[in-house]
Amino acid sequence: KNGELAMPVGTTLDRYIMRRQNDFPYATGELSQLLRDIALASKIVHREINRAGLMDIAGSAGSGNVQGETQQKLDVIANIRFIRALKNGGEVCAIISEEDDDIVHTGNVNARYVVAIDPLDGSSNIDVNVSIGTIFSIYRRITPVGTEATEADFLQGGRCQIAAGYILYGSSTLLVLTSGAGVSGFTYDNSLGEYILSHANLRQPPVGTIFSCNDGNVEDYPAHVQAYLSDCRRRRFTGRYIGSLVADFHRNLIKGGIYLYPPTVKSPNGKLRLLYECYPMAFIVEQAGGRATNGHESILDVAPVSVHQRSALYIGSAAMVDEL
Ligand code: AHM
Ligand code: MG
Repeated sequence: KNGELAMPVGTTLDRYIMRRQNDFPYATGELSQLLRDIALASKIVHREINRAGLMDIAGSAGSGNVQGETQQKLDVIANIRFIRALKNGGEVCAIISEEDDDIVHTGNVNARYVVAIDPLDGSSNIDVNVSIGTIFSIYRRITPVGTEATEADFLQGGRCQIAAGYILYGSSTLLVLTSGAGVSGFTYDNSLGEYILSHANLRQPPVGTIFSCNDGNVEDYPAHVQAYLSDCRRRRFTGRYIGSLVADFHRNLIKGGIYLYPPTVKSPNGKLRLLYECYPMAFIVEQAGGRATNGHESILDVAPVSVHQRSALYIGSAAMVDEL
């Protein structure tokens, strides 16, 4: 269960998946194929994002998504790309996406996995050339193979995730992955069309000096959160907020820090979605030695009740989250 530690930097994602296959839960090769399908879709999305300015596909598409937020064209494109790759790959029977109200059935009723995904997170940053990301979470289905998947397959709880990860489309494109044996990061080499292991066995510094939240909402935050933030300022910590969860999380993972999205008047249950934003990030952070909580319990222990439910999120370096 320590494959991450043994793999040398420079290994391609394909080789890594091949070598790690026996460490994956169930080790049938299906999860490996599924991860390859996600990687492939992310390369296509990387390409779309990088030419967005030229192709005039950035900007608002004018249609709302499930949560009634403005949907950007690239969100729609990313959603189509990931769903198509997972359908064609054959290992996924159903998908929950931030962009779709209902469960997306792939038609692969014999497949053993379901995927919860935010195809393109950080929607306010899409058409202004700022980092955005994809977040995904994988479960083994609990309904019988050969039948149509149901909500129950997605509502197993965060601790039942088989694998989770994110892709950060930043100054370089990076895929960060866990299957429950540590965290690995792969940087995309555009010229080779390959993800290359660049961050073996990622560990989050237990203490940090970065705090990340939307300062405009501070008046809405619970008193203890306001007090914690005042303390961060008093100690001259660094405030950093991109407004893309993946990018803010990733910076704090590498440098040490805390990301907060408390309840606000506008979003009394928190803004972020439990299944495809909070759970996968919490799985990764715990695997990297950090913590994630909703303020009452560990995010991974929060019992899910609906597929698009929201949650407050406090995530990052262990000592900072504990102190908060
Ligand atoms: P989205 O799924 O509509 O992109 O919303 C999620 C994003 C996160 O990436 C980010 O951390 C947060 O919303 C920013 O919200 P706000 O603009 O309210 O600070
Ligand atoms: Mg999102």
